[in-house]
Amino acid sequence: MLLVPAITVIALTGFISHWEYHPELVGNATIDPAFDIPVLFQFPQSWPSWDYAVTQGAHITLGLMTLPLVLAKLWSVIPKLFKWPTIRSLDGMLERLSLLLLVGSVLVEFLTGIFAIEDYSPLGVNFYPVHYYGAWVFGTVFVLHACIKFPVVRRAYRERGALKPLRAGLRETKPEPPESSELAPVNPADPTISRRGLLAMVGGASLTIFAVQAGQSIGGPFRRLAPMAPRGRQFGTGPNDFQVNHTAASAQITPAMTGPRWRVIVAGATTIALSRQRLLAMAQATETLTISCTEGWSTTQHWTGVRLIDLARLVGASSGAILRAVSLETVGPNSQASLAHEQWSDHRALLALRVNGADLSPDHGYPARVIVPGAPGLHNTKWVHELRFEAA
Ligand SMILES: Nc1nc2c(c(=O)[nH]1)N[C@H]1C(S)=C(S)[C@@H](COP(=O)(O)O)O[C@H]1N2
Ligand SMILES: [Mo]
Repeated sequence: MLLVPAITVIALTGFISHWEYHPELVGNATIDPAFDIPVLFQFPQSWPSWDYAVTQGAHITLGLMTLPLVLAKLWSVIPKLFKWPTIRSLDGMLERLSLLLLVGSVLVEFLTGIFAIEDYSPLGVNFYPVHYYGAWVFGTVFVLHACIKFPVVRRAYRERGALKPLRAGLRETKPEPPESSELAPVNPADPTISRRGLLAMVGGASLTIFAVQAGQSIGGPFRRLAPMAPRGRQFGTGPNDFQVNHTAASAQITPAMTGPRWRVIVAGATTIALSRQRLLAMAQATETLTISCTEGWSTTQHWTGVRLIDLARLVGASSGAILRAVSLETVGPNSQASLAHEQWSDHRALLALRVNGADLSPDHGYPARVIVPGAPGLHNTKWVHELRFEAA
């Protein structure tokens, strides 16, 4: 009863995240478009800048909370896991195969998800395609499994009701009669825990995960309530002290690259190179915008810089152009990102030079970074080197 809605929300928010990457734009696709479905939904640009923080926070938090439920579910069917396939019947074989895929893919989803949150990719496994195709495999087999088991589920609800089994304390707890299903033990020992006791244990584990995790998605002061959050809990008190996913050092950004000789190349109908002084001399705007990382954390800060739309006008960008932001960082998935026309022409979208009244720190993208409302965190390119307004 809990797993079906949880998995549904996790799947929907997962697909929303995939589409919020704007995979239809050049350079953004993380999945070969030939093996992908079309984008079915994207947030309207008029929604608040924390819309992606809500769906992605739900994806990560609910995903982690569901782990104890999945483990309990696997525990409850443990005899099945050790039953070896026999070649006696074809549908028996198919059922075994579907269970193998079901259990295998659910474990792959949780492992790759948890490793990704920790920014850890063992054996150089590329998280995105594994997690994405894993979701398709799991989703398909899960629906199949639910259909096959539907008669059993219906019979169980009819005979026992939804919540009635939870009323029994330990003394009234009876094992299932062996003839009721192939999972029931033939010679059970006395129960050591009631069904509601088991639910309390599993639910308690889920709620504990919520308590130590949700703060990182909500952000602000709540982050301090999330001791298990990756990237730490406290960042001191200065204007630049909020979480950093990848430091300047890890991206191999050196002070020489960002010193007085740094220029941002802005290209549209014309191409210009602007120094930080030139940018600071242009009209400055301050916006309160949320960075919401795909890994589940988010943070809202006050950013100051030049509106992207002003830069577009300066170089005569064509209407409907997409904006490709290229970083000084040359390797890796964060070295560039493409923004749709409605994203960069949003008047809140900035090439930020300052945050919370101070210059950007090297780790937050000095000399300049992109910051747009509602995009996944990784599209807010740091250490910007080029802004190219290109025909879509
Ligand atoms: N060039 C570059 N830009 C980048 C990244 C990066 O590694 N390199 N990380 C991205 C990711 S994954 C996120 S969530 C945000 C985080 O911004 P912050 O480190 O300032 O909090 O920056 C994005 N911009
Ligand atoms: Mo991120």
